[in-house]
Amino acid sequence: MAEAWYQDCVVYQIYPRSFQDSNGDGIGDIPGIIQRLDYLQTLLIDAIWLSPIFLSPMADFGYDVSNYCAIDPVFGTMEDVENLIAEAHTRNIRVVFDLVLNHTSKEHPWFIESKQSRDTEKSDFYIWSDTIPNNWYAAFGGRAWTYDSLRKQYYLHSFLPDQPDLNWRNPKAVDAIFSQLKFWLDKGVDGFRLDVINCIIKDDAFRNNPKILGSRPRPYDMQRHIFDRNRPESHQKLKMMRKLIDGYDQRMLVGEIMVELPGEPELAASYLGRFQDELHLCFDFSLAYTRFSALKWKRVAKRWYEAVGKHRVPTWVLNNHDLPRLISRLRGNENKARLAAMFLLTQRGAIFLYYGEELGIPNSKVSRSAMYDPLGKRYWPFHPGRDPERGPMIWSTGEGNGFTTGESWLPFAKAANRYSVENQELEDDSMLHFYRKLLGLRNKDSVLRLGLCSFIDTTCIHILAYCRELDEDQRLILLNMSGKIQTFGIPLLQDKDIRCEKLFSTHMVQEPEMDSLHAITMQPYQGSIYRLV
Ligand code: TEU
Ligand code: CA
Repeated sequence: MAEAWYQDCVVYQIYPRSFQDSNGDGIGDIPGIIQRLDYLQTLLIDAIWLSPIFLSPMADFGYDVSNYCAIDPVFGTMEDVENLIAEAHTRNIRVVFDLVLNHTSKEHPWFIESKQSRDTEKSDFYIWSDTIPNNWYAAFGGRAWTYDSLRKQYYLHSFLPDQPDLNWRNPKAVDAIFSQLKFWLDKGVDGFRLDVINCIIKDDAFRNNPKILGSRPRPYDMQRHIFDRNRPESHQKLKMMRKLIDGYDQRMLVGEIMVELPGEPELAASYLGRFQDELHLCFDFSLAYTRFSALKWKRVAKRWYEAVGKHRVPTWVLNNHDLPRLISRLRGNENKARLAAMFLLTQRGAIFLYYGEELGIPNSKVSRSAMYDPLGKRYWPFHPGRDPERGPMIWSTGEGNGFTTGESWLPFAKAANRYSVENQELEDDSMLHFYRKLLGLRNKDSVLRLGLCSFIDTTCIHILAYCRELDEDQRLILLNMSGKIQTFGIPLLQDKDIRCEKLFSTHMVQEPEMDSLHAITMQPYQGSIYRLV
């Protein structure tokens, strides 16, 4: 059997509305993505993941699907999608689609039928109740139960009232959901990112969530989300889904596990299945939620590796369409962002990048009145909305920045020209070339992709140090996460007869920095990768 491609893949997430517009309406689309596949190929990524492109009223920009087997006209046609899959495959790029299976749009024919009456085929496709049965709140505001005047009952929605939750306890609904997956598997899609997949099964007795004392703008944050997710039966459903997908060759499931801050890596890992019989990959966001610090990042990464274990595959991610971009979380500090990228791309397992991350594009500024995101609209300024991290890709300088010939649906990041692919191609030390070098190094070095990782202590708390090891081949990675010059030693290694050969560094010119492992000097925010011989 061929090695599974996902175990050491780099996946590039595209937010289709913001990647490349091909028809001047200011909104990115599928033909636009096809035009940019050559660029993506230069990044040596293994796959692209597209945020939802299916028919949708766009109450939550595609995370509210009204037909899983139709393409929303704003993005293109079924033919465009077939072309995309074919064109990506000729470039050895796999295609991962985003499936939102916890809920549909309220305009999905299933829901329209379900609310019609209590005894049709689809009556129990959703979760209905005569009264509001518990204290659950919705992530996007208000109670999780909304009254439907046609059916004269309340339905459950974990997000917007426009997004009714499917009833995964109904085998007929599960069958119907699985046939949507089959449709895309038969079309040659290589995998799925499964939205909030740990939320699909709710407590069968609808018990109240425990309250959290205090006051917060979002009632949702005033309860612990115990009973509206993570029920034992969700593992059963994922095992069924895994069986289905294993009937096809080399397909992958990556799950978004919605957890409480600051992250629950063990819970996330549980969805990989004890016998690797659930998800192939799942996201743990602890790292993205953790302040940039050598000690903290080390603790978080160690815990994630331990939760996943040696035989399953960890996933690493710093950016996505729900989080302020890392460079903005770092207040624009590019040196820190480079070090973070070096950390990310020297971990074992699957790496997820978010479009524009490779350019260091920061968040766009979006005012409350121009905000589309329902979360931002409702909870501004407590939640500034997610539009800022969804700003358009910056391809070139000048009006529209190569993204559109029309008016972009969201504003570009401030001083957009300086982040453009066009400009960064020309500068040897640009963020783009930095990412390319790291991606190139990872691509040709199986130790960096697959080798086990062990963190090692140095005499300085600002240094994040770890070894990667595969078949006795070793790499040493040293990251100075402080803004000061640091001189330190590595007690564990210094007595051994080891030579370090530098493969790559953020500061290639500052040589020599290492006479022995007793005395290493690193520049502020320097990161280096060595081969140990
Ligand atoms: O996200 C679930 C989720 O955790 C976030 O929406 C979170 O509530 C929010 O970012 C608060 O900071 C997934 C999708 O990634 C998101 O885009 C969708 O809006 C959501 O599910 C509903 O489908
Ligand atoms: Ca368009």
